[in-house]
Parts: sequence; C-alpha cells; structure tokens
Amino acid sequence: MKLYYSPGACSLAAHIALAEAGVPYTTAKVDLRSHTLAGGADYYAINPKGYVPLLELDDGSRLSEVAVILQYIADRKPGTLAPAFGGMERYRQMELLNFVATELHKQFGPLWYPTTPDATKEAQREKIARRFAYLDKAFAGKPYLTGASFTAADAYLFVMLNWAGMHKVDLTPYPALREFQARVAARPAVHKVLVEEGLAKAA
Ligand SMILES: N[C@@H](CCC(=O)N[C@@H](CS)C(=O)NCC(=O)O)C(=O)O
Repeated sequence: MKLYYSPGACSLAAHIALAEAGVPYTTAKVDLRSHTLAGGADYYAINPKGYVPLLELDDGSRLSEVAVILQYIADRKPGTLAPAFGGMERYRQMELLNFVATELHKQFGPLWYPTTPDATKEAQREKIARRFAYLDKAFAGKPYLTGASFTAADAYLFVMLNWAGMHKVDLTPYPALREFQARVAARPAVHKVLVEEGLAKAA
C-alpha cells in the first residue's frame, strides 16, 4: 500500500494506523500548496479531490476519506485497530470516527486560512472546545477512546489534539485529553511516524 500524505495533516492518522497495524507500506509526500508531488507531478491527476490522505492499494486502486481509509487499514489486521464488522462495537467505532471527522476535523477547516475573519475563527474555536469538553468527560478514566486498547479512532483524535496546539485551542481545561495525547505520542509506532513526518526528533 502507498499512502499519499502531508506532514501533520489529517493523513497522519492513516500513517499511524499503517504503522500500528504493522502492514507493509510506502509513502509519497504531497505539497498541498502546489498540489504536486516531489518531482513536480500533478497530484490532481492522482486524486481529483486534491486532498490527502489517499491510499493506493496493492491492486493499484485508490481509496480516500480518512474514516474509511482507517477502517480499511484496520481490517487488514482484524481485531487490532477496529472491532469486527457487524457487531455493535464496530458501530461504536464508526460513531467515533464520524464524530472526529465531522465535529472536529471539519470544524478546524476555517482555522487554516489566513483569510477567515477573526470572529469566525473564534466561533470555530468555541465549537471545537465544546466537542473536546464532551470527549474529556465521556472518556475520562479510560486509556483510549473505546477502553484499554488503541484503535483507529484514537489515531484520528490524536491528530486533532495536535492541531489544537497549532490553532490556539486551549487544552488546559481537558486533563484527560492531554494525558491521552501524551500516551499516544509515547507509543513506539506513533513516535516512529512522527519522526518520519519530521514532527519529532528520533529518540
Ligand atoms: N473529507 C476528507 C478531507 C481531507 C482533508 O481535509 N485533507 C486536507 C489536509 S488535513 C487537505 O489535503 N487539504 C488540501 C486541499 O483540500 O487541497 C477526508 O476525510 O479525508
């Protein structure tokens, strides 16, 4: 499998899932300002949507959308990063993935653009803070979102917590989330990926 990614972007969740699942993969870095690959190839020719992540499967077909890619990767190693399809636990996992995708990931969108008015940015920060407050209460006392084991949803939430630091969303009121962020960052596979993306120094 080949992951098209940009350092620190939402594609980091898929990158972490690949490393955690222990499946063989390669990566291709995308410059999201020019929508080109190293060497200048047009990324739109690979993904007409223009965004990362994109996962190229071993048969050459391509899969997009973080929440779907995460589940595809998880299902390569059943029982590790997501519960089996069909059971209620899987629907809980999908509920979390959808929550992160729509209530966090997409709410950060306007914060990336310098042209977004300050009042809009502040409104987005407040909305994101309400979602973090919900998660902080709902999952306090658990090492990971669904309990004792790290799952695909944890990888996605971890990226959102990293973005909070970049966009002045204060995590001080959410001790459970801050502990979660540190716990995930300390996982060997996660650290390896952070180093690969140039976001952390090698130990
Ligand atoms: N709906 C997509 C959104 C992906 C997305 O927002 N990707 C951002 C990086 S986090 C991106 O590549 N933006 C550049 C662009 O849209 O051109 C998904 O869930 O995968």
